[in-house]
Amino acid sequence: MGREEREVFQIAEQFTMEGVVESAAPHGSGHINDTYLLTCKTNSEYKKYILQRINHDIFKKPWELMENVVKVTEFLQKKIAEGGGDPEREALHVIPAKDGTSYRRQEDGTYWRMYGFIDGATSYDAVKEPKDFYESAVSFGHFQKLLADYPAETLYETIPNFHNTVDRLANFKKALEEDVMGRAAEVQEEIRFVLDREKDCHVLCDMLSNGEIPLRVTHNDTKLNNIMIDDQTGKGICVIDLDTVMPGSALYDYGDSIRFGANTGAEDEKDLSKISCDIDLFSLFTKGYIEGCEGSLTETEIRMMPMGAKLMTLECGMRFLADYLEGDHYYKVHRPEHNLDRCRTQFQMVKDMEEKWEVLQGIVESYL
Ligand code: ADP
Ligand code: GN1
Ligand code: MG
Repeated sequence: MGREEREVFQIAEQFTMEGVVESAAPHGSGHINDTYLLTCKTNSEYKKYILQRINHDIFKKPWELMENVVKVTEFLQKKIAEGGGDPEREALHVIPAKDGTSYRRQEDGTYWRMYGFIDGATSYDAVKEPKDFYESAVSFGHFQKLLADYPAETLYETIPNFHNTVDRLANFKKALEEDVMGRAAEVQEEIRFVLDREKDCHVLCDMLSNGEIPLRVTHNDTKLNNIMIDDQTGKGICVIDLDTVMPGSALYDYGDSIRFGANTGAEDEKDLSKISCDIDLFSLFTKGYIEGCEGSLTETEIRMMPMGAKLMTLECGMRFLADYLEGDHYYKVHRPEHNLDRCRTQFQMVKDMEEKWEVLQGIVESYL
């Protein structure tokens, strides 16, 4: 990231936060945006803010993205207040720029936005206590429920075909064909893993297009570290990282959470013997998500949960592998072969889910 603190101060000053910026430090472990934690001094206290550079290589139209974020956060704040919750802590707040806009483009072409900092809460990079994972499930399910009557047609598709696994497969094949880095020869096993599962890639897309499962407004990036867990109560307090809130399937949200949180190892673990699908965590998350959705999931959606988990994991592995083949320009990497390591954990997780398929299917069906 490495931007000068001075430069970050100068960008922060274009926004309407309270007080004077005292420090700005890189924050969090997201793969996409550059995130800074600002500490500002007011007359009586310190206030914290999140300042983010929006990755505009990935989000091609940051102005559309910010229009989505403003609309969705205002909608959520209103719903949370009506339900007797605390909209200050339970929803993100966009801090406007001094010119009244929701983001600022800098002379160097970068785009920046500011959020209120959710204090007294933590975003976890791994499941430490099973209870936290359960709470994240309830929160992501509840988030889905809160957005159930959001007018989906007013949302921009910030990344077109984001979870269209058929389209992801086509992009993967293109990366393979072009092989710009000359890396394909060394990853034949991983390539074969994807090609052997070509048919799977169509399952959810087909079910969405023939109406077997409904299109909903979904988050689409439900990693555990995209939820703030309250330090006092242990409850999932606020869903963050709303850049990909778009029409999608509840199975995308459910599946992406399982992909990341029910894995016994880290997303970039090198030792594949540490990677597997933890059955207890799978079961706990399934219970929490169904409860959080408060009866809104259809029977077919519940039956398809293992497939949602498998496809989100396969798709993610395929995306990491495509990025590796293309020269690591999408995800932030912190070492050579980082994307390849990430791809391998995803495929190992898929393999393990396939081996445990009947158990997974039995678990979800027990919640019908
Ligand atoms: P990315 O798209 O790069 O993942 P995120 O929006 O998820 O970016 O932010 C990265 C990290 O910054 C999060 O995982 C979380 O730890 C922290 N973060 C983001 N927004 C807030 C917020 N409003 N309050 C507290 N922490 C936040
Ligand atoms: C990215 O932004 P972050 O780090 O929460 C990615 C997700 C991937 C995830 C893999 C916009 O999520 O789709 O599943 O990395 N987000 C985007 O860890 O591509
Ligand atoms: Mg994130």
